[in-house]
Amino acid sequence: NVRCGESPVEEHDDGFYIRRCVEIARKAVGHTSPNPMVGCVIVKDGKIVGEGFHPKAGQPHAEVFALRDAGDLAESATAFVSLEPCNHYGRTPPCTEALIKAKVKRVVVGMVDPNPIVASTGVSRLRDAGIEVVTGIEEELCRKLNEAYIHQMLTGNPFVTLRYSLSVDGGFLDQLGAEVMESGGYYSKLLQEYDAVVVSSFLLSAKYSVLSSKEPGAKQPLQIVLAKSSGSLQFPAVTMDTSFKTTIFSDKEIAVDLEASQRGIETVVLDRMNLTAILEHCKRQGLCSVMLDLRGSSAEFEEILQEGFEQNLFQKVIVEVLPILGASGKEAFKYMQQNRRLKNLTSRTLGESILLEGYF
Ligand code: AOF
Ligand code: ZN
Repeated sequence: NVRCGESPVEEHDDGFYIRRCVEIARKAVGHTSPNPMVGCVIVKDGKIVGEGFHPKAGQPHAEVFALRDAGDLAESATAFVSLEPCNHYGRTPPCTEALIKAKVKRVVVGMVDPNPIVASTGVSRLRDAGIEVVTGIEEELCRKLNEAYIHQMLTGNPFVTLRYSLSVDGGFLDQLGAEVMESGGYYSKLLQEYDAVVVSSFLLSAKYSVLSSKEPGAKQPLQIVLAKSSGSLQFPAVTMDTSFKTTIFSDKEIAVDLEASQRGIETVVLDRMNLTAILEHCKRQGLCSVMLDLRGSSAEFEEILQEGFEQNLFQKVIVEVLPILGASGKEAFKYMQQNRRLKNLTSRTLGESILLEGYF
């Protein structure tokens, strides 16, 4: 029943549009914390008539942008959203009201919002208004998109990832694979996904000093530097990128020269290196995700790794295996007491490296 000159409308299932929601939500990667990334697509008669994503906390939600984009065409249309529409007055008014006002007929939700002030009330509000609601479409994909947000909402703690490079004979390496720091490279992309990155002061020796994401418009994470008195941190010899903030955790007073303090480098003195104190600091700053990068790993990481494993403070691990044998000879996690198995493991090749990701 396609008339001459009219292109046929392609039939897609609900999953197709939710996958599109996730794709556009990711345009704001790194910019939405403490809010989640959310995408919304309005579909009418098999055609996308509006799209939107949440760009930043404090700004309107995905649904608002998508409804604006669709205009009057939203009436009787289906709205696809990767996260349950909110039903509360936060920094912005409830999306449920906007969807009801726009007279959409059906709402397809990727996953319900773990935020206790939303938690399924968005779905019930829409149903009460006579809108058909379907939930749990491409749920795994939607959960992965906001793994840090979900963890933080459910536990109140930041989502913590351990990242390190290994030689094929199982030693820690101080280097990354080729091109991973360049724009589009995995490390450059990874950096913009985290609110904070913890590194050893050894990493900041001249060779490894550049720790910024090269993605266009990237929001740089807070750089947290561990500086044990036995470490190698020297001011002003430390060359730090000025495009992002730095906090140095140290077990003794360190003299920060005027230039460093003008550049916004903060120092925190701890009795001993401990992860709990570092994570508390991140929490106070409203940071929801933290990556520990073990390159340059040394005595500076030993205590906090042990504490992290013992107290289950780690959620995710990312390991890059390089085609190198015995370069540094540093053995991995020597104090692990028992075998632990990772869940939801994925692996892929990255140039000459292999990248493994898994969850505790
Ligand atoms: C949605 N669509 O695009 C987002 C939602 O302070 P506010 O008003 O920005 O509200 C933040 C909360 O709203 C956040 O914690 C989460 O529960 C939800 N985020 N909801 O319907 C969106 N970003
Ligand atoms: Zn909303």
